[in-house]
Amino acid sequence: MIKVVTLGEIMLRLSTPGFERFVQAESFDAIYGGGEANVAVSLANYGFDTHFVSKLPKHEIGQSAVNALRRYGVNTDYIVRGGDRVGIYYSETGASARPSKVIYDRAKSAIAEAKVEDFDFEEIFKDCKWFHTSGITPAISKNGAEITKAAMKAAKAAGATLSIDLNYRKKLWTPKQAQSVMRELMEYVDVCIGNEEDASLCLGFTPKGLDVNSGKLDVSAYETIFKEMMEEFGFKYVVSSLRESYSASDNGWSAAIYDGKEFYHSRKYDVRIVDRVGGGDSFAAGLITGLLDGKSTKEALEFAVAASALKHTIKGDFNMMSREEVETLVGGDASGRV
Ligand code: KDG
Repeated sequence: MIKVVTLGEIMLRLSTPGFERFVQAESFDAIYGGGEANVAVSLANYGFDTHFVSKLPKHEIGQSAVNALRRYGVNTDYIVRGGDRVGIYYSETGASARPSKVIYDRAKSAIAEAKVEDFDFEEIFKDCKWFHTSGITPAISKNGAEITKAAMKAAKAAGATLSIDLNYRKKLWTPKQAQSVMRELMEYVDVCIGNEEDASLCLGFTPKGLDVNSGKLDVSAYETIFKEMMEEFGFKYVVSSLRESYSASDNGWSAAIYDGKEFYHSRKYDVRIVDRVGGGDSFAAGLITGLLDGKSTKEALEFAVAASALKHTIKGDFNMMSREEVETLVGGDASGRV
């Protein structure tokens, strides 16, 4: 079995029932989620020997977060137990022109307060083929940034392929802070995942010719910034899932990739959105799976975008689609309706 590792924070997600607003809710649905944990669940589901690295308190809520990962086959042996808090995020699901909302309550969580010495990276990355992390963990604290960098360095030394989802989070840091941390991490990255906003805010690439207010996607502008990013940082792949329009009524979903030779724009799906959270993570996991399976660049992209389109139909952070279900969509009806 191929060993893959992801590192990050898993949080308690408290969602208002249905489409209720925060101020209206009298109860919350409690589940667990977090960018890199969501990727781990998908990868475990696709049959990889998947390990999630983090720190969680020894108390029962920490245990419950561990159990949520185990339930889907993620190996939790590298989760260090200690610290005081499980991070929380509250979510309110929008509809039509009303956007979804997230409120974080994650300061001083166990992983935000963890130290590099808490983790035995040599052991963690032994025989590891792929390491995935994101721009969320470096944003949660100075310690989070140090842990991410140490992990990336160790993974590279161990011979793993590295992917990062830039995942800019405006509630966690400013573009200036993000760039000073994220640009430095890029030397370890093979596969850089991020949309135009991430590229601009985390790395300082201002996409020319991309006007998100026009309501229309200019794919050729992606080709230009992908090439610029690859030239500066030497990535093997630059890739992004793409919201085809920023209008509330268009749920077009596609993706683009540049592998140093060709630029591909995937098939477009018309998604029925049940829960957008984790859509990007399911995309990252799909891409990693496609590339680890030895698919061509284009095939890996199509697998990733189909996986991600399907995730939008599932409530919660985790994508619980099987490989077969994803392949069926890839090979199916050209209408692209999900
Ligand atoms: O990508 C999904 C994440 O945004 C969600 O799981 C919460 O990890 C989270 C974050 O930091 O926003």
